[in-house]
Amino acid sequence: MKLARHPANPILLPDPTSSWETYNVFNPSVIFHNGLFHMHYRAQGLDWVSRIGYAVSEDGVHWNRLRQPLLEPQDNTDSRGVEDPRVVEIDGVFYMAYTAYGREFHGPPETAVRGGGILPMIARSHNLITWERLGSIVSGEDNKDHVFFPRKIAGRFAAFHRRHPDVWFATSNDLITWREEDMAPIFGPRPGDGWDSQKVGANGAPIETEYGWLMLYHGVDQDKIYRLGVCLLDLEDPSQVIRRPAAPIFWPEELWELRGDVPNVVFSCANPVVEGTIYVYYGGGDHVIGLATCSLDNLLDFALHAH
Ligand code: BMA
Repeated sequence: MKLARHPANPILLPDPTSSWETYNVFNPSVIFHNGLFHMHYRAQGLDWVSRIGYAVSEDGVHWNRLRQPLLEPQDNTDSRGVEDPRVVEIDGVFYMAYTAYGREFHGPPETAVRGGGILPMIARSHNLITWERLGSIVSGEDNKDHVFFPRKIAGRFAAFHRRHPDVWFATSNDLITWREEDMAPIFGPRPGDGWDSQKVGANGAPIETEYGWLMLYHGVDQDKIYRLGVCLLDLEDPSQVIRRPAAPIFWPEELWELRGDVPNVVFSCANPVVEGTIYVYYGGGDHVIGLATCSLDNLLDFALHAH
């Protein structure tokens, strides 16, 4: 099982005529809403600070982008950038999970990244364009790779986040207050030296099926190669892993995935399902945006039956 790259790849490139998306566009969110694909993507320009841009498309392949970014750093906690958006619609309201990368390190020491700090942020919108910041899922620790479930579970908002080194499941009454007693680890890096043995983290919003939640996730190996995999989680209690196939479903092969700003990276924040096809959008080499697809039936079959 391998996702199929779209022939038009890469589908979004940096724009040398822009000051804020000059160098890299990557790790986009994409949701399908009212017959259009809406993309929120991470961009880096002349100052190397990440901002979040917006583009819209009829076919999911050709994009019309807004000239200005939608979300920019605001204070010390995100002065190095707002990164890796993941948007969902829950009961008619849009919520964005994004990472704030700031100067302040939050700890513990083994999670230290690039000399700064990262927090798992939440923003809310009613039109996909203007976003209100609501705070973070946790504070006082470095944490990222969070994403909301597309519906409430047993009446509560639900999310993944990554408390190093594990992926965690968390629920909340109001999506603003996240209590420690409502969080549990789901899985961590797989023992051994395989493709997901060093780091793991959630991709886009999980996909609901009759057999459980299909969760696409990224894994990193000892050579720092980023690949994508899938697992199946219990519908009522997503902290329970039903299946975790050993093989990845996607990995760097094209020049623009093997090279780039960071080499050997395919990193996804979006897997919308449109008419039975999963559209996996991803950053290639932290530099450009690619699209790979598969049928939902095939991926579910793989998750259920592969070893
Ligand atoms: C991760 C995140 C992603 C990035 C990836 C590869 O830790 O920072 O945004 O795409 O590393 O550099």
